Amino acid sequence: FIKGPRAVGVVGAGFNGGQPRPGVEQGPTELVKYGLLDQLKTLGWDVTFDEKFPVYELKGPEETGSSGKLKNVAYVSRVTEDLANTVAAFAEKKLIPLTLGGDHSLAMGTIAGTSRVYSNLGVIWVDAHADINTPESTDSGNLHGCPVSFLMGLAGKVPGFEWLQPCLATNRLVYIGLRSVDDGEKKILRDHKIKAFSMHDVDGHGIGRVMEMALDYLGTNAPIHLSYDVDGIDPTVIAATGTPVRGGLTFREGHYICEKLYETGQLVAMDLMEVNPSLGEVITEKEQTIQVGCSLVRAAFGETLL
Ligand code: EXY
Ligand code: MN
Ligand code: MN
Ligand code: MN
Repeated sequence: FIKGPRAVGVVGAGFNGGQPRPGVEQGPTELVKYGLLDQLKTLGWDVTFDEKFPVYELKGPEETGSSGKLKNVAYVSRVTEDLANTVAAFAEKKLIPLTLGGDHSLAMGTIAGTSRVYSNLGVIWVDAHADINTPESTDSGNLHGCPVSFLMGLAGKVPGFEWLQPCLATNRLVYIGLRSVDDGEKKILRDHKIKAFSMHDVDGHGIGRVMEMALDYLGTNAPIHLSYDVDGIDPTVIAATGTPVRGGLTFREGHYICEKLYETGQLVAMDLMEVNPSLGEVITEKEQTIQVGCSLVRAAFGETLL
């Protein structure tokens, strides 16, 4: 995979329709303004970037309709379908798609896209949350709490989402960092025996052993899509994000995940999601979140390996 051309296709996906807090659509703009693209170039990566840099706008009120409890169904569906095509096109050309979000509902698009290109794809999902609510189990109706169930086909047929067919088997995903999981989600995780390393497991085993177990589980030759919700990291490090939860990954644990995937050469795609620059209480928190976001991407692309 990564051992071939060192080429990355950066997708700016400024989008907030999967949750209620504005500002997350500015994540990609801030990450790029901070210099992420030049940082990747400095590391020797060939960077392809679509200059038009989409902030996905709402087309009209018809896109904000609900289906049952789910909100903004048409909006999220249109944007994620478009994103799936963009990501698949990069992956097809053997570029590593790096999608900068935007809220985590976008992973419906990114993972659907890479799964078209790589058979036997494995996903490592870093998050405080499991994002596996179904249309029935969700309390909030926010689609950023649901992408995993949609990808796995556990959501059933959702009107408006006809384009998204099940593309991720329940045994091809591993969670790391969970600490805020709804009761309905816990039942889904148990019923389908989905592999999950909570913060309790990270504390117990250490991040090194957790990554070893995660990679053993997915297969040490499998192509891996890293879907990184920055709220997986502790709010003392990552403050500017919509749903912070105390007791998260440390700065080093958060980086170790990225470094390990670079080192194994298994990384074929990365999402960096839920960076919300408007939510830093003080300017330094906003800056710190942008900085750590860039730092995580650099770690996944080889910076810290000696
Ligand atoms: N489980 C809650 C819900 O479904 O609304 C919270 C989800 C937060 C999701 C953030 C993006 O990871
Ligand atoms: Mn998430
Ligand atoms: Mn989250
Ligand atoms: Mn680092």
